[in-house]
Amino acid sequence: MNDYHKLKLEKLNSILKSSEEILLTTHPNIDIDAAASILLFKSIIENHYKNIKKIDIKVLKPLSKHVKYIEELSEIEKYIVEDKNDLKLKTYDSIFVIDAADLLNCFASINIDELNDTRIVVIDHHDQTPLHKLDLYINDLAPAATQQIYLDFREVLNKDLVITELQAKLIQIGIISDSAGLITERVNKNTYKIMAEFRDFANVDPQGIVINSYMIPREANEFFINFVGNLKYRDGFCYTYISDELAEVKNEEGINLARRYFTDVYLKPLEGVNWGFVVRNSSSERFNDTSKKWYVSFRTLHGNKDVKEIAEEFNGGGHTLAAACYVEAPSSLKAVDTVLNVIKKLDAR
Ligand SMILES: [Mn+2]
Repeated sequence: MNDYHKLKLEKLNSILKSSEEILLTTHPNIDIDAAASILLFKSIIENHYKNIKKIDIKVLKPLSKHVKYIEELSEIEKYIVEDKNDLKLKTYDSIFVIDAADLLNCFASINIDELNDTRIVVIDHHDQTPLHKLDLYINDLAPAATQQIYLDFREVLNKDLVITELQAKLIQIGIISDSAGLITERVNKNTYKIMAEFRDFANVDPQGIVINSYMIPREANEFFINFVGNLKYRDGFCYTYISDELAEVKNEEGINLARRYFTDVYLKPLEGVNWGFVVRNSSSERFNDTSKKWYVSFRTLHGNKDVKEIAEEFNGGGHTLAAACYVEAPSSLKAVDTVLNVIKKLDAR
């Protein structure tokens, strides 16, 4: 650990020691690591910072279905705020944003300037730059927010840190879920050390957590089956699209989950297929704008294809492994054709 990070952790400790009423929050679409890390943070400070009189958690809907599959995370449901007027952010000494880049990520429409007297701390692991000024920003690009939090408190509290069985489970659950079972690039030496440290003390079911992280909820089934039925292979890539009849069904969460499962899991285990794309109807608020009717998500394994380049042809964007764009077309199949033509054009250079 470098001196700069040590200074940050000293500041974290001093902010916690000088706070009486604090708020913890995270991004909406609360996923397994977000829920696990916020509950972990709350439970550690409850046990170790007796000066803090009030620890509130406030999170906006929706809660990802995947969180509901994991029993240890059920507490998070208590903290969902229905009405944005109930946030009362100004009343807190400090606000801790966990597993998100900034407060706007959690509550889009708030006025940050009104929070001059409130300290804002972000503890994140995403590669994303905060959009407003922070009092403290901690991010080592760990594979999961639970890993970041555990290692930070181990440093801050040292031998005083006592990890309970539930906390040890939360740490592992966040890591396993966000690293898809310890296989993503961010997984490091510390990740394996932590897993080894808690393996016998607090038993979790890694395979169950990974399967739950990718479980397709019932309401997404018909979309997923439609994507599978429409799957087409080409030379080195594959693609699928939503059928026009089904595109009329406005179930945004169902479509998103089916798309996510399809691109994350289904695109990858096919021999000879290194990249691909999925065409679906775009989200409801843009649905009436016909120029944004079809939304195309591209994914590739290990940079086998510059998918960003394709998306950019449609004024979309992304990065080397994942990109997206809108395509205007009278039907989903026509949108597919438009994309295929651009791919052909780019390949012919
Ligand atoms: Mn996370």
